[in-house]
Amino acid sequence: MLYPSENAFREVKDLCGIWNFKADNSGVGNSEKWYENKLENTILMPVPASYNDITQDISLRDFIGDVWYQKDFYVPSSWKDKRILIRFGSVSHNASVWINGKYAVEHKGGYLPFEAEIGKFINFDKPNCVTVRVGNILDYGTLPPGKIEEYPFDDYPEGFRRQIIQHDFFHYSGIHRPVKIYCTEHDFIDDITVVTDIGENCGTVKYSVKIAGNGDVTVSLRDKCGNEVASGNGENGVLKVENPHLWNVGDGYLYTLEVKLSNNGRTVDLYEQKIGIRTIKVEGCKILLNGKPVHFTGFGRHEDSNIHGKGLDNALNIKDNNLLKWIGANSFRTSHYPYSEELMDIADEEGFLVIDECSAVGFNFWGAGKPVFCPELISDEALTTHIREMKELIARDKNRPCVIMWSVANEAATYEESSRPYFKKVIDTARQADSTRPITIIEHTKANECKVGDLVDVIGVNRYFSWYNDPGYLDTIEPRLTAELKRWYDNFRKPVIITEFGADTVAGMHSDPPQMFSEEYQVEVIKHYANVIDSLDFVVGEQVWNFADFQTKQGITRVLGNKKGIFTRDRSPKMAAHYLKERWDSLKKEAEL
Ligand code: GCB
Repeated sequence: MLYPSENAFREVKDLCGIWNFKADNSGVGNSEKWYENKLENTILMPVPASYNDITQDISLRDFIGDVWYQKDFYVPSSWKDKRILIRFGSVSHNASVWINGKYAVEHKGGYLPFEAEIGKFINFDKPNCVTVRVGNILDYGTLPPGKIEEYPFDDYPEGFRRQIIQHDFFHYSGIHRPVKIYCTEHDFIDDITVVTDIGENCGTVKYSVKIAGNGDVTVSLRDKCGNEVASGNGENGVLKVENPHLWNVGDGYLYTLEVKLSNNGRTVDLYEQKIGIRTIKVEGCKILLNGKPVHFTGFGRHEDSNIHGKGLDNALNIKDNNLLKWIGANSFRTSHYPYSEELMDIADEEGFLVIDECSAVGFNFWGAGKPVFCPELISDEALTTHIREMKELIARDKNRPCVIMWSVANEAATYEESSRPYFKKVIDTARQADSTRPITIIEHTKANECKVGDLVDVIGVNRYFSWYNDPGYLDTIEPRLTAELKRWYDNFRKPVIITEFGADTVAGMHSDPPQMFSEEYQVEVIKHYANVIDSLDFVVGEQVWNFADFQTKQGITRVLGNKKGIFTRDRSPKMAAHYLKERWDSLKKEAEL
């Protein structure tokens, strides 16, 4: 799905700002058709943002159910004969949209974009009104999965219920990413797919353009200065670029593929698609970027911050980008869901290697006595959702050079036999949608019990030795980690990235000898992991958990959230940040020698 970008043939209007908002506490909004009229008794709500931390109201912070958003907007009269669309970057976790009281679209899945044509509902001589119902209930058919637990028991407050989630991040909800309206002609460029390759002093850009309606396609590939380096005609073709400037780690060189659609000699649509010329391959126990082995340094991250929750925050994203560069990271994983397109643009441009994860998280630890992958829990319904969201993710991010791998899940119960047919289908889908990128699954299962390791190209391993296992015993890390990693390699012969390791650390808490929760302890944990990583050549990456402290549900192991950040939630470095900077800067220097 193309991002709604602007040019001489496409106009975009941003509907971000302050909307009217109302929580449907009694669950009557649908039956009372709130979308037909102005919402009553509303409060002000920013878009994009999670609604949870915006007010002082505990019931809104922990709200389960539907909330309603509404906003008036004008459409320029010059759009009268055009195709007009509304596009949401993401709404967590499901949305129904009405324009001027008429149903326009609905979407399930909290982290992916959706759009709809709305021309037939639009007024050009008076304001229009968009109403969005946002639901946040997670069940066994959603990604992530969850369940609502009712408490019709003595001593509980009447109507008490809770959203059970198995994942370790706060259940932020709302309109999280930009809402835009845009227009095109009725003959338009519907989609573009680009695959690049490199040969001797030359790069190839294989493109395919999907058009709707009629017209002839021409393409022009331009370098950063706007010079044309190749051109072509037709909906499919291969462009050759002499001596290309390759997209690389820390050097996200982007070309622009300008695609033009013309009708009878008149240009009717144009789209400027950024692309990077690079290759990514797995060979033996190595991952090769542009033919050279690469070692991943960086983090699992979250979209999370004070007040905004999971709402897009460009200032925060640029700050994080600068911190990633400062600390010498070259990669991150979009744990545990697709991140905003705006954030991914930064990674493309800065040359970060991104493991792009779908929101399959929390497929574990429940259903005592029952396997997770069974008809009552993670069943065919979940599989259908998983397959759809995997396809939507690949459709959104397929042209991004920063995306070097797809992650199909985080810490699923892959020790169960029934997980194998499930993941086989998900992985086959991903391979069909994109045969150019490796696929990984992020594992917590023991190497000897994993039923899916042979299906993927790279294994991501999460391990918390001397934290959840043997808490306080730093000496256990090296022998236990080495043995476990070797088993992964012996069993599957695939490159391994340690995709999570770390320790909760309260900034400002110190202890020598190191004790859990102190800054010294976090440094020691990472140093022990680093010793093992440096000794095993099939371990091709280290991503610390987590980049920054983040909000979680409340629980006895969380003190105002998860504190495994190398930065605090307001992005101040902990002691370990300085250690990692030294380590990663020196790894970079070694690689350059
Ligand atoms: C994990 C999960 C991650 C948690 C982390 C922790 O294994 O993948 O979502 O936040 O552990 O800190 O417990």
